[in-house]
Amino acid sequence: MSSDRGWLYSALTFFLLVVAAGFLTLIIEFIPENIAQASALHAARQGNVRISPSPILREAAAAHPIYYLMTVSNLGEEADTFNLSISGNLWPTTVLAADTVTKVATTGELAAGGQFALVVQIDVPSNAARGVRDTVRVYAISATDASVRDAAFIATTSLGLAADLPFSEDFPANTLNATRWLRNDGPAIVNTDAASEPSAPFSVNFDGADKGGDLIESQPINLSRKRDVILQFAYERGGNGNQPEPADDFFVDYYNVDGEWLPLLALPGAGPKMSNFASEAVLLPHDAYHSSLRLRFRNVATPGPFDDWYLDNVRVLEITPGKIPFQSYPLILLGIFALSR
Ligand SMILES: [Ca+2]
Ligand SMILES: [Ca+2]
Ligand SMILES: [Ca+2]
Repeated sequence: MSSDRGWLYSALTFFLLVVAAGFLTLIIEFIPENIAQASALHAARQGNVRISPSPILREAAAAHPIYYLMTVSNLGEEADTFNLSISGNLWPTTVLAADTVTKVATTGELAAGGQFALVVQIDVPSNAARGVRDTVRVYAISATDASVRDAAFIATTSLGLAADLPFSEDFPANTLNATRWLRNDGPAIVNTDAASEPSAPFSVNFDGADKGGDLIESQPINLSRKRDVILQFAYERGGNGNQPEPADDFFVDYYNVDGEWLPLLALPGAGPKMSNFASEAVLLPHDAYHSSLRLRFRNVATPGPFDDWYLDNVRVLEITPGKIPFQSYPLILLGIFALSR
């Protein structure tokens, strides 16, 4: 009775299986190639624009804007226009032209090989506590083909509030002020071991314990819209401690507007052991004038309680150009002015 129909079902099932297998073969044979070709083409097209640098990781003072200088490059063989956009940020973020004033949403037409400079302004909120981080992606997307795109990644970490000028630190207690000094590796120790501190009884003692050198880093100091600012400090090599030898040097670095730590000055360990503090003053270089200037004092020493340096009376001050601001250091400052003007 049902054997005819059973045969029909079997034949139909077999036929469908053959058709399905055929399709499967087609898919296996052709689709991967097409996908590979398409994705290669896609990747090639995607690569036609670059926004750089990326990634950027920077630390910045709260309650101030920070500016990231970036470039969009048309790497394609045709002229193209790229739309500029951002995503993922919590802090106010604005894309500006290179003048840092005009808002921009497009590069305008860029010739093949052409470049467009832009500035990403991020306003670090005043309540962004030290260590809080915000990230943003900045996109350049072709106006004619949205698959032609690139993104740059920016991460900004708050340093907390900046100090305003004048910055004045006498190290009045036996611990470092945690608001003013964000980092202490080694560690450096505030003690009374120096001879004749200019602001007695304490100064900061750098030596080889425990790590073969100590390092302290200041909070950000706001130098935006400033000029003619000097760093002044008092130091003593050896003092009542252990005398440094050649190469047991003392260094001062600064954090510049591009987020780099650069050397400001070095004092040689090779000099004589001192029983009084000497003063040093240096005019800050042009790339130090931003809202997040930081200073770093450090030494290199034989590991252990050796090669002592003492630091006291750190000042960051605005001066009047052309005048000799401190009677005690006219020769040093005259030398600095002669070199830098
Ligand atoms: Ca002191
Ligand atoms: Ca130490
Ligand atoms: Ca030594």
